[in-house]
This record gives sequence, structure tokens and C-alpha cells, in this order.
Amino acid sequence: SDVYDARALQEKWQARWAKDNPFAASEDPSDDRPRSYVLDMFPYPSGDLHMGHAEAFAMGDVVARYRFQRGDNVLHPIGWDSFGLPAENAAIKRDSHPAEWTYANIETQAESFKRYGVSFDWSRRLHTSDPEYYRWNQWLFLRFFERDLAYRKDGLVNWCPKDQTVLANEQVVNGRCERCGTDVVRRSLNQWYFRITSYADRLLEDMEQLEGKWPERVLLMQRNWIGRSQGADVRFAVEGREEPVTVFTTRPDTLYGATFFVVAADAPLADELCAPEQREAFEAYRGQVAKLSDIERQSTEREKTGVFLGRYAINPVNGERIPVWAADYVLTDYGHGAIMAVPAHDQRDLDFALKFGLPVREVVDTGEGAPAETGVATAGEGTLINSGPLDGMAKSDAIPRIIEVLQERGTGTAAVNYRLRDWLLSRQRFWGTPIPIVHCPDCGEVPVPDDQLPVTLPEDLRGADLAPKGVSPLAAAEDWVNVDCPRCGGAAKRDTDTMDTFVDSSWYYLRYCSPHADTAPFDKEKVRRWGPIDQYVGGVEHAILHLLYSRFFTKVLYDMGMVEFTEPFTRLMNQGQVINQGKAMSKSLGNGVDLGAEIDAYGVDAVRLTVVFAGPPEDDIDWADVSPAASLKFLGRAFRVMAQAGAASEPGTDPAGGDLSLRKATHQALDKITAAVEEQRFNVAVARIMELVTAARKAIDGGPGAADPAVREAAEVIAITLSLVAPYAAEEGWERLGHTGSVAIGNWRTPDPALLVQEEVTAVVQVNSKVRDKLQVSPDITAEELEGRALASEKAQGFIGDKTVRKVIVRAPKLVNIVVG
Ligand code: ANZ
Ligand code: ZN
Repeated sequence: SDVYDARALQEKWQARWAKDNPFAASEDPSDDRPRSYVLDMFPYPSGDLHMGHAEAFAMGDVVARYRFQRGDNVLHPIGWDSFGLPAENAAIKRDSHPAEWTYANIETQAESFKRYGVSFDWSRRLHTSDPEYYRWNQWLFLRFFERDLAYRKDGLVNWCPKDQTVLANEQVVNGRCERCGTDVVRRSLNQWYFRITSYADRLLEDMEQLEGKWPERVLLMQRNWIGRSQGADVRFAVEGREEPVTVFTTRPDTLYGATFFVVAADAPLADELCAPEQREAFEAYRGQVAKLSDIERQSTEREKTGVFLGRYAINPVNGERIPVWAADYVLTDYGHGAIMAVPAHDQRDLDFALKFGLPVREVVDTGEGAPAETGVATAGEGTLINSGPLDGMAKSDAIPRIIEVLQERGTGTAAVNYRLRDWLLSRQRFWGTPIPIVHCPDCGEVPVPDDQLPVTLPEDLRGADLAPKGVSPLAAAEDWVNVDCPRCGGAAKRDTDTMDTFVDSSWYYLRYCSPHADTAPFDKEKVRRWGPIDQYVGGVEHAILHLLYSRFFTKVLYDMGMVEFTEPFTRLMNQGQVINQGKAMSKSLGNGVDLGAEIDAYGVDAVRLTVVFAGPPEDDIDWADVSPAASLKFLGRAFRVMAQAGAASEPGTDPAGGDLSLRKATHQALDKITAAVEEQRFNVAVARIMELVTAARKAIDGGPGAADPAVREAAEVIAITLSLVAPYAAEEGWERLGHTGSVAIGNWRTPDPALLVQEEVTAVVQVNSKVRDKLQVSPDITAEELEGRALASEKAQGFIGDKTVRKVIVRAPKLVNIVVG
């Protein structure tokens, strides 16, 4: 039959792929095919696959399958990011162990991936919650610890009251827990950190390698998150205090305009500097501030608040006494937690000065209105005034000059500040990697020796044992906690915190190169051969956390001599989201679309084709605007062409004598499909395949008929190109065309240049609507190109003369009208 039966094909070809394993990457060193590493961000096993996975993995599979078709040795692995809170919460609710829920969901997703026909190398499958995997998290942690890149400190941390655990800064979104949306509070705790700030400069500089290869907005988000500011540290003496207080400023040129000094109200320094007569007022104020989130504190809308501390600081350049205030708009953990306030040129300081009647002194003349009167601080270029020896200098010259002066006098230096904080690593939860440290009353923090790794999670905790209590549930497992100190043999205790699961995902892409390595996290030689990843595919929600942490890990591993590249992901593609009726799918809106149900109704091929055809990969897909039914219909047509051509001619038929116009259509389609796939315009590639199916249909019905060699040629190109998006229809079509083996590997074709030559068309060039020249152009010429050629025409130029071109009307490829006057 010529009828496309999606379900029957899925069963048949899944079984065939499982048996033949066509997508396994070859480790044979004598295999000299080009190597390609294509990776989709690995899934979290939260349930079955959903529409978001359907989109991401369809896009990634186009890239991988294209490379397979081009004859590359492709590494396209899959695994699961299987530690994390949802499993633990499910275990508490069901009185079970997180592993039960986790591994059951992994099996469900694995089956769904197989049905979805993704070209994975299943032999490399990994789960981060397996001891064979997380053992290497511990090993890496210890290497970081040895290099002083993992350390413990007391500090104010973000605390989620619902999940009862700390959060990294990156996991706090608009003051709320990224996971559950609860308002985050600040707590002082002793926690583990990774010293990512030591790599801030390199994380910024190496972005050069990614320019043009990663989406611009992701690079921008990373740059802003790292937040490099250049300026100066300036030391102010404070009356009654021995040590000067340092401030960070990006505008040292405005030093003569500093009219007061502000310390973060919650910083220990504010408490220390507070004069006895101001104590009561200060403590009341500090109590108010403690209730505010960082977001509220930094809001420019909110009226400024603060309290005078009864003290004075001395401006190091002019000896002026300026009052010291405590306020909440200055943050404790940025710069030095204290600022010199220059109200004329900083809006926050101006708002504060106007509220509390503090002086405003302009020191840069920008030609705008006086800030004290307009209420608007001036920040632009200008000439220095009221600044002693700096008067008359341009702002840009004054900055290096004043830094020189400060440096000579020992009261300041050039300085760089980052918004980036160290990565808070420890979590007070169960379902994660135990931190491999033993706390000994005599020896302090003692690493668990490498040969005792992994430190596995205790197996007897379940259900209510895991309920959040503010300390890690591991603390309750006494047999597990109490150990002998590896150094002195005395009684000691294991660290009970687990690692942030972003540790797991910071290096998994290296593990895939040698997933069963058991003497190291990965085989260096294999990583040298496969790495870095050629194409990474995933959602923009990972623009900061996961990508920044992975980049950091790669750089540390580079410094350790374990990898030979400094950036892990050469190219990055962010696919869009699948939404429905213009909104994100959600239970409350009731607009969810179930992937399984869509597949049951239309088949895998049609769902994948719909996703890929909907638009450029990075755009969102509104499921209300697409038609899987139309995709299914198209697949039926494509299948019939392949089946009919297959029944009418033999494979290997020489196409040379075939119908010329269909041959040209086939080669031109192939050419355009190739270009579209290379440019990641997968939807355009699908559109060209559709046109080719229509051309082949016409040739069968109203042209030379199904037996014409050009029809076979077209049908084979349809099968080959369709294999990137609709693998089942393509495999079956290829078989109907008489071929054995999978269509998916090494079958891509190069178009015959002789068949790409297109007839030219005549374009008319008019000047003021009169025909002045005729050009021979390609039918695909762009409007810009045609306009350029028309304006360059000598004949047209003769009529334009020295008149002004007012307007150029372009109707490519036929007409250009140059309007002059
Ligand atoms: C004086 C000054 C004058 C400033 C001027 C700006 C403009 P970025 O670019 O974000 O690094 N600042 C320093 N530490 C702060 C803290 N802990 N909390 C709040 N603000 C702080 O901003 C650096 C500027 O932010 C610094 O430069 C300082 O104000 C302020 F016309 O110093 B400036
Ligand atoms: Zn000890």
C-alpha cells in the first residue's frame, strides 16, 4: 500500500534501530571521518517528556542527523540530571525514597525518547544520581578544595523558608526562590562556596571566542551578571577610627563633589561607627531595613531613607569634613559596603541629599541644568569645575589623573569590581552529592581520601525523614555521620550538606566521552578527540546559571591540565518555547498540550515536522497556530511519491536522461535545503522539501510518470532530506525505494552545479517611471542587490545626473524605479 501508517512504522523502525544501533559514535582511532559533538541540555526526570522537550530535541536532532548524513562520526548522547528537590518532595509526599520516583521517571522518559526517534547513542547514557557519576563530583570538589577554589565561610546567604535550604544568588529571581516562588530571606550561615570570582576576568574575556556563535542576548546576560565595573578604591579617614574606610567608585573624577558619606545600614561598620547619641535612632532604622528584600532596597521608586551616625569622614583630596550616614540603598556585599556620595552626579545620592537637606556641589559642567534645582543628576561628559587642580580637565582625562594623585599620596588605587559573587554550593537537602569532607575537632576540615570515594547517601532515610528542617536530613543518619577522622583516627563527623545540583551539570558533557571511566571523571584523550561541543542546544532559561558554571568548570579543568580548551560549547542554539493560545502552558489556565496525546493522534513524524516547520528554531511556537493534521497530510503525500517511485524503477537508475525540469527542481531544492540547514533555518528547509514533493507529484501525474528516472531522483532526495525531521517516513520511504540499511547515515548529496544554473530574468530600470536600462538578473535577486545594480547602471546614471535621488522603488526581480528631483 502507498498509505503512510505512522504507528506501524514507529514500531518497525524503533525495533530496527534498537537492533542495528546506527547512531553509536565510533571510538575507533583509525576512523578518520570528521568528528562532531552535538548535545542537547540533559533533561530533569520530572515526569514524562512534554512539549518543551519535543521542541528542543527535535531541533537538536536536525543538527545531529544532518551531521550523520554528511558522513561525520557524530557523538549525540543522552543522560539525566537526576538529583534535585522535586524528587525529594515527591518522596516526602509518598513516604518513599527519592530514587524510586527518579528512576521510574527516567525509564518513562527513555521510552518516550526512543519513540520520538531521537538519534542518540544509548550506550553512553548516564544519571547524575548514580554513585558512579557523583563520585566524580566529589573527586572534583576535592581538587577544587586543594586549589583553594572550594572554601567555607560565614556570611549572609539567601534562604528559602519553604524549601528550608540556601540558594545561590543565581537561583534568586526578583527576590524569590527560583523553584517555588517563595520570598527569599537573608540568613547568616556557614556555607561552602566555589571561588568563581577568581575567574571573573577570564569568564568575560573568553566570551570573545563565542561572539557570533552564541545568541547575542545570552552573551549580554552573562556580561551583565559578571558585571565588571572599573574605577577606584578611595580611602577616607573617619574621625575617631584608626583605620581609614575604603569606598569603591566608578567616578573618582567627582571626588571634590563628595558632600556626605554613606555606610550600608546592615553592615557591621555602621554599627561600629554609630555615635552614642545616635544609637537609638540607628537601631530603630536598622530594624526596619532588616525587613526589606534586596529588590526593595535597590528600587529607585521608593523614597530614600537613612539616619545620621553622628560622625564625620575626611575627604582625602581637600580635607573637607563630611557627615557619615547609614542608609539602605547602599548594599553590604557590593564594593566595600560604603560610598562617597556625590549628589550632583549620582541620582540616588541626589534623591537622598534633597530628602535630608544635604549640600549638592557640581564638579562636572555638562551644560545641563543645575541638579539641585532640576532634581536630575548629570552623568554625561563635561569639564571639571570646583575641583582645584582638576579644573578645566575633561572628565575622561580627570579620571586617570586623580587616580595617579591618590596613588602618590597612598589614599587610593585603580580598582575593578564585579557584581559576580562566589558560587554558594552547599544545600541542606538530601537528594544530592554529599560533600566529601569530615569535620574533626582536632584537624578541622579533612578531605575524604580519594580511595574512599564515593561517599554514598545513606539508604535508610525516606519519607518524613527528608522533610525540610533547616539542617540537612543527613544529620539525622547517625551511623553515617559519625566516622573516624581520616587524618588522626579520632571521632569526627561527616559534612551533612549536599552539593548544588548545578555541580552535576557543570561537567557531564565531558563524562559522555567516556561514560564508564572508573579511574578519573573522564578519559582525557577521548575528551581531546571529541571536545569541545560543536553544537549545544537548550533553553534560554539556562543563559546564566548552567552556562556560566560550565564555563567556569572548563577553565578550572583547563588549569588542571585535564582539558585542552577553555570554552566548552563552541556554538549555542536556544530553541523557543511551546505555548498555547498565546500563553505559557499551565494547569491553572488549562491550556496544556500533552505530547503523548499529540503523538497518539498524529504520529511522531507529524509532531516533529510541525515543531520544526512552525518557525525559526529560536521563536516560540503557539500550538494554537500550527496544524499537526496538515503535517500528517503532507507526510502522506511525500510517502506516496516515494512508494510510487520505488514501485516503478530500480535503485541505481541513472537519472541523466530524466525529465530536465524536475531534475533542476530537485537539485535546486537540495541546494537550498543544505544552505537552510547550515544556517539553522530548519523551517525554510522543510518548506523546500514540501515544494519538491509537489513538483514530484506533478511529474508523476501530469508529466513523464512515476517511472521517469528524475522522479526516482526526486523521491530519493525527499527521503534523505526528510530524514532530518520525519525519520520514520524517511526510513520506510527509502526502503520502498529499494535501498537496504538506514537512510540516516552518510546519504546526503551534493547538488550538480550544472543543474543549478538558473535562467536569468530581465529587470527593467526606470528613472522617474521612464525605462532607461534593462539588466539580466537571477530570479532570486534580493531587493538590496537589485537596487545597487540599478543605481550603478551607467545608462540610469546618465538620467540621474546631479539630481537628488528621492526614492527607489524596487520590485525584485522585475523592476526598479528611481525617483529623482
Ligand atoms: C561616587 C559616584 C559619583 C558614583 C557619581 C557614581 C556616580 P557600578 O557601576 O554598579 O559598579 N556604589 C559603590 N558601592 C556601592 C554599594 N555597596 N551599594 C550601592 N552603591 C554603591 O556602581 C558603582 C557606583 O555605585 C560607585 O560609584 C558608587 O557610587 C556606588 F557621579 O561613587 B559612585
Ligand atoms: Zn582529626
